Amino acid sequence: MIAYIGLGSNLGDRRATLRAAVRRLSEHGRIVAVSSLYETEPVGFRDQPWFLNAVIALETDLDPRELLRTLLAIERSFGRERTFRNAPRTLDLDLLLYDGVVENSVGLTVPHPRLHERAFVLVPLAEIAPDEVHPLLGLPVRVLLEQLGDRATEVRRVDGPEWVNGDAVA
Ligand code: PH2
Ligand code: MG
Ligand code: MG
Repeated sequence: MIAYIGLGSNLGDRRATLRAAVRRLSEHGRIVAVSSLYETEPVGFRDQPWFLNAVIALETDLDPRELLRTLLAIERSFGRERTFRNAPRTLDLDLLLYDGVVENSVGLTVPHPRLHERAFVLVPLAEIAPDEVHPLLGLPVRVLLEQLGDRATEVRRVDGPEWVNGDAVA
């Protein structure tokens, strides 16, 4: 199964954290694609440092719930503290898409409910999976990105996919 995972960090050594997180993710499957690295304007709670964001595709045997549990455990191991919603974080790992799975239950919502509203997700996701169809909206990622139009917040590409150092990539 292919899962698309969004990575974000806006505290500490953001790039080193994201790189180490990708290495950890590679222990749970095979990383089949990595987006460029983007520096992005904070969305939601605005008064916080800019983020680094990226998206990876992970081929994994874990089911969505097991994968989510793994993502939360990796976040915690990087010192993520949950204080308030959209608070600054050392590491955020979001399950964006998992094949065509649609699930909305306690603790697990796929596709990610805000994925289609966020340039910091759609820009890197469209880079590695432009034709992937959102199973609820029935539209490919490339079209979701186009639909953002001038609601898109700022994202700046700061490095190509080699930001992971090749360590973990299949
Ligand atoms: N994550 C949020 C809220 N706002 N803004 C940017 N630019 N990048 C993020 O990863 C991000 C955010 C909640 O997880
Ligand atoms: Mg998030
Ligand atoms: Mg999250």
